[in-house]
Amino acid sequence: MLEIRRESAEVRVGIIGSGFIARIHARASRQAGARLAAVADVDEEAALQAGRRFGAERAFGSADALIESGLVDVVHVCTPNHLHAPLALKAIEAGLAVICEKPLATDAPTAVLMAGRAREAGLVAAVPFAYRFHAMVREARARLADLGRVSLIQGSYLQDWLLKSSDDNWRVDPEKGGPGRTIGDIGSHWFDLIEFVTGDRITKLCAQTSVVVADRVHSGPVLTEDLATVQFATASGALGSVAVSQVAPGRKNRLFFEISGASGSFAFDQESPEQLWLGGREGSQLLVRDPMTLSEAAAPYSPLPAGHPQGFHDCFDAFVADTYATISGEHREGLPTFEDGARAALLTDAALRSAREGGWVTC
Ligand code: SOE
Repeated sequence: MLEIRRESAEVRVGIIGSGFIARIHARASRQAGARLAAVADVDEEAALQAGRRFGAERAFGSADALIESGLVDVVHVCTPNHLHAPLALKAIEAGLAVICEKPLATDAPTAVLMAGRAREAGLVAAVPFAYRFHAMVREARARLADLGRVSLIQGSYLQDWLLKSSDDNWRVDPEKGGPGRTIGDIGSHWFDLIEFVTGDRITKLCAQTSVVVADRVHSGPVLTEDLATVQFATASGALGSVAVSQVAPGRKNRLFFEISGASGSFAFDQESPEQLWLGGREGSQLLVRDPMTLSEAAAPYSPLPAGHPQGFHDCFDAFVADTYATISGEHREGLPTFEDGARAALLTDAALRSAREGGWVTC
C-alpha cells in the first residue's frame, strides 16, 4: 500500500446558507480537495439537512457561531443579499478568507468599504463572477488584440424565471435583495465579464428600468426592476449597450456579448459555452473548445477533452479552486476579488441612479 501525501494543508471551509448556490459552492469546495468543515443557516434544521446533503462535518444554527468556531479558514457567504456585507465583514474581522456572493453589498459605498477591509487585512476575498472561468471567455480575452481597436460592445443577459405574477423570490423584496434587482443580480455579471475580457472600463452610462410584473401574488407590489437597458461608453472610446431582464420568455440564463473591433468580432453565449464566434469581413468561424488548440490562458480552464461539454459546474469549480490556490499563496490570473465586486456595485448604483434621475452618470 502506498500512502498519498497531500502537498499543501487542506483548506477548511465553512458555508453560510443552504440554498441552490450554497450547494454549488459546497460541491466546488469538495471538488477542489478542501475539507467541508461546517455549514450554517439561521434555520437549524435547514443547516442540518444541508450539512448532510453537502457532506459537511458540522452544522450551525448561526452564522456567527460558524465564523467564531475556529474550525474554518475560509467562509463562503451564500445568503440573501442584505446579509452579504455584515457576514463578510465579520469573517474578515475574524481573520478568515472570504468568498462572498454577488452583489457584494446592496449599495456601492458598503461594497467599497468591504474591499478596503479585505485589502487592509491582507486576506483573500473573492466574488463568484464565475462566468470568467468559461474556457472560451478566457480564449476571447487572450485573443482580444486580434479585434484591433474595439468600437462596439453589446449584448444581453436574459432570464424568464420571474415572468409570472406567481413567481417570487427574496430578490424581489428590497429589504433582502436591495433597492435594485435585475441589474445587481445578473447585470453585474455582464458588466464584470465585459470589463474582464476587454480590459476596458465603462466611464459613463445611461439606464432605463421597468417593472413589468407590477404585483406578485405572494409579495405584493413590486418595487425593483424586472428589466433594464443600459447604454454606455468606455475609457478607450468604445460605445455599448446591454439589456437585462428576468421576464424574457424562453430565455433561461442567456448571458450574451458581442465585441466588434476594426479587424474582427467575438460573440459568446453562456448557454453555448463550448463555442466562441470569431467574426470577420472575409469570413467568420465558430471556434470550438479544444484543449489541444486553445491558448495558454484558456487551456487550464478546459479540463475535459474536446467534445465532452463543460458548463456552469466547471466554471464554478475553477473559480473556487483558484480562490483556494490563492489562499495557499499561489497566483491565479483573473480571480474576481472584492475590488471587482465593488466595481460591479458602483456600476449597478450608477445604473439605478441614472434610471431614477434620468440622463448620463459617470462611473
Ligand atoms: C438568478 O438570477 C441567478 O441564480 C443569479 O443570482 C446568478 O448570479 C446567475 O449566475 C444565475 O441566475
